Parts: sequence; C-alpha cells; structure tokens
Amino acid sequence: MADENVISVRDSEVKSELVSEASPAVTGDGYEVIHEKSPVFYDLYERKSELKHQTHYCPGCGHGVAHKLIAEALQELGLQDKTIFVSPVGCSVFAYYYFDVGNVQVAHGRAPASATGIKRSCPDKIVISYQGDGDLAAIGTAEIVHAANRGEKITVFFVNNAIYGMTGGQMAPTTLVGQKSTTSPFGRRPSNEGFPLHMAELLATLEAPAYIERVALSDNKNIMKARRAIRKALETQRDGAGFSFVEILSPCPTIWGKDPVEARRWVLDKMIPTFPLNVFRDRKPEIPGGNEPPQRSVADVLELTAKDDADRAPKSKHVHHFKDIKIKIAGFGGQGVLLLGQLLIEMGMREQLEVSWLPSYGPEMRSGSAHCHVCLSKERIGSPLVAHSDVLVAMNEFSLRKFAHEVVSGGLILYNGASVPADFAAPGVQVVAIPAAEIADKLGSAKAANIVMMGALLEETECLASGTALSVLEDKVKKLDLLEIDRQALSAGRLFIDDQAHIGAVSQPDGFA
Ligand SMILES: Cc1ncc(C[n+]2csc(CCOP(=O)(O)OP(=O)(O)O)c2C)c(N)n1
Ligand code: SF4
Repeated sequence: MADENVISVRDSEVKSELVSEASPAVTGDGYEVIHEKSPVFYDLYERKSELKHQTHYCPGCGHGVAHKLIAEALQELGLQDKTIFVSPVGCSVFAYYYFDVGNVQVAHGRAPASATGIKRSCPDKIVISYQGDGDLAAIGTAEIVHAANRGEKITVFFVNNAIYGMTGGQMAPTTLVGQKSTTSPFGRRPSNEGFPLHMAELLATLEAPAYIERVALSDNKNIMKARRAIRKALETQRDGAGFSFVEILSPCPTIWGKDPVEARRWVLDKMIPTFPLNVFRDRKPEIPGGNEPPQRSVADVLELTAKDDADRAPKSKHVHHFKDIKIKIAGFGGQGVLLLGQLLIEMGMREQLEVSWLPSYGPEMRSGSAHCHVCLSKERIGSPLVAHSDVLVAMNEFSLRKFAHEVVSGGLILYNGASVPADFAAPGVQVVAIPAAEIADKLGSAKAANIVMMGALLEETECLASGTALSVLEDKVKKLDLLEIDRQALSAGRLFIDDQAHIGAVSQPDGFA
C-alpha cells in the first residue's frame, strides 16, 4: 500500500460496513481503495514529530487493530461526541493521542474504577475502559471484578496479549502454560505460577454483567467477529443494558519475538485453544431496585444552591493586586492548618479566582505535622504544588524552620508566636510574629488561632476581601458561639497587623503584588 492509511477491500458491502462515510473509492483490479481513516481518530497524531501519521505501536501489534475497530464502531454508531475513553498504563497508555474523544489516562489497573466515577457522574456519556492483561488481570483484578459485579454501565475492552508488553515481557496472569517470559524463563509452570486466568469466564460467573464475549485478532474472519463484538458492547452501553466486556486476544510480535504474520498465527494456534472464543453473556440483567438514595447535584451537595446568590457574598469587587499568589500553611494536626487553606480557597472561589488546595499530612490525626498548598490565581492553575511560596503561614516553630527557605525573595512569613526565634533568619523575606494562639485563647478558644492568622494574612496581603472571609465563616461555622469567636479572631488578626504597621514593624498594607 502506498499510504499507511489506505484500506483495500474486494467486497464493497464489507467496505461500506467498514467505513460508512468513506470518501469515493478508487477502483483498480477489482479492489476499492479507501483513503480516509475514521474521523474518530485525530488527523495527525502529535505523539512524536516524526510519527505524525503513525501510532507508536510496533508493526503487527493488536492494539492498532483494536483501536481501529473501536473508532469505526463509534463512528458508525454516531457516538464520538459522547465518548470518554479511559486509557490504562501499558503499551496503550497513549491512546489519547489517537482517539478524538474525551480522554482520561489513569493509574495502572484503576481504569474500571475511574470509568465508574465518570459514568455515574455523566450517565449520558459512553465510557470506555481500555486495558491490557497486566493492567486488568494483575494489578487491577479487584477493580474489574467489582465494577462488573456492580453492573456498572461501562464498556471494557480487554486486550489480552498474554504478556506485559510495555515493561519488556514479564509474565502476565494470562501467560500460557509453558510460555516463556522474562519472569518465567523456563516457561510458565502451573505448579509454581498457577494457571492462566480466564477473565471472560470469571466475570461471567457474576450476575450483573450484560454482555461478555471473547474474540481474537488472529485472522480476517476473527477480526470481523471482533468488530461485531466491539460494536455490540458499545450498543449495550448505549441502550443502558449494563456492563459490557470484550476480551480481545491480540498479537504482541515484539515481545513474543515473532514477525507480525507468525504472531497472528500464534494467536490462532496457541491462544485460542487456551482461551476459547465465545459469547459468555448476552442478556439484560434483572437488577432489583432498592431504596435509592436521592440524587443530588454537586452544587446542591456543596450547598451552593442553598442560598440565593444575593444572600451570599456579594460578587467580588475586591481588586486583586496579583496574577497569582502561592501560600503554604504549616503546623501540626489540630491547629486548623488544612481548614485555613480550605477557607481561603472557598473565599477565592467566591471572588471568581482560580483556586487549588493540596493537603499533606501524616497518619496522626492530632499533633502530627500537617501542611497545605494554596494557590489563588487569575489564570488557570497548572499545578497545585507550591514549591516556592509567596506567603508562609507557620503555625509553629518547626514549620517556620522547615519551610522558610522555600519562601521567595520579597515574600512574607506570618509566624504564630510572640516573637521570632532569636537565631532565625530569612534574608529578603518579611517575617511577622503574631501571638495568634494567645489572642485566640483570650477570646475563648485556642482553636481560633488559625482565624487570627487568617485576619493577619488578609490585612497584610490584601489578597482577599475581609467581607468574603466573614461570609465564608458564616456559611461554614455552624455553632453560633464559635462563629462569634471566629469573627472576633478575624478582626483581632487584622488589628494586630494594623498596630504593627503603626509602629513600623510591618510595611503599610497596600496589597501584595
Ligand atoms: C503501580 C504500577 N505498577 C507497575 C507499573 C509498571 N507497569 C507499567 S505497564 C505494566 C504492564 C503492562 O502490561 P499490559 O497491561 O499487559 O499491557 P501491554 O503493555 O501488554 O499492552 C507494568 C507492570 C506501573 N506503571 N505502575
Ligand atoms: S510491545 Fe507488544 S503490545 Fe506493546 S506495542 Fe509492541 S507489539 Fe504492541
């Protein structure tokens, strides 16, 4: 073939089934030539500059064929715009470079769990979990079994090539008895490594799945059957019938050490006898309804619709003197370190900023160290990680010493203490000691020290409006006596900075740029 995207077929009926909206065919010697690949694929694959028309798969790899069959089925069923494709870890990790659909790439083995979340939150979408045998039948065994057992209305395409391809050929749960791999160099022995795992049969013992079939990319006849199975699985999901699963026996010429033709033959001669092709399940399961919990929207759960917008913080008129501001808040568990970060991002959201909050804490609920990274930005946030902060709120001395060096030159440290330790220095950084614990104690609750620090932070940086802080506290703090203490704590933190400014200990609060 002159072009890698050309498909030649003799039978025009098969052709029209293959690509329903193909461009007019060029005929020659009884063949029809189709020049276009499925529009479900991107025109150009941006993976590598030198491979713009090719996938990254090895010649003869079954993944490429499986991709093509899935793309054509999505095209024929008109599902491209509704599809979310979950790619795994494995050779097919880069599926998102090829499929012009919604794409998510997830951790090894977790695709059915992620697909579950996506499908449940977007029930109108077609959600595909695409996985290899290491991914699905080894590290992800639990995820696939439970997703199938729950009857999640997703479609799983399971590419079984009897080996770990991406990592260089370790034994997979589906490796055949006697098959050599880097971790079974003498061939798989059931006495030592167990028998190959039959995933289609295993899942077919469950009650919930709607459709389960095993197919093979061994020869044209079986590829046509695979094509039908893939389409059927997607139809099953489209029609809301339940969990659908297609196991695709697939060649991996590179790791098997065979040429593409031998590898296909090996699927036919060796894999199919171990993994018989069959439809193991094809029915709409009867799943009794239960006492369904009321379905609520995310906005409802977050109580964003509980009040009128008018009741909430006024649309922000606060002028943000920054493009973005990165804050690290650190202390020990119980000091409200993480909560302070959450309050700030809630305020940021109400002031129409982009926000992120990344917590980090040890296993202890109390007294262990804890910190969080907070970003407030006028632009989209690339990473929630704050490696270099503009502001450090250090709730204890340990955190002051641990994180001070990360504060950028010209930045600010707010330290919860009567005074900065004598031997502490942070050149180029303004350090303000605020006796927040003491102030909060006097107000009636030592727990409000974080809110004193919040007041100080807002006053010194002017990053967010105090009015927004008050409205967030009013919404979040349910106990009225605590709310009153928090109001006073907020105000005390602000006043403390004001007083410091009067005596010249801190710069005039004129915004943090
Ligand atoms: C948590 C975790 N464990 C292990 C790995 C290493 N790893 C990457 S791909 C892979 C196996 C992939 O094999 P398979 O799912 O059969 O897909 P193939 O490459 O054959 O398509 C492994 C073990 C990883 N990336 N993450
Ligand atoms: S190693 Fe095997 S599975 Fe991976 S791309 Fe190559 S042929 Fe395909």
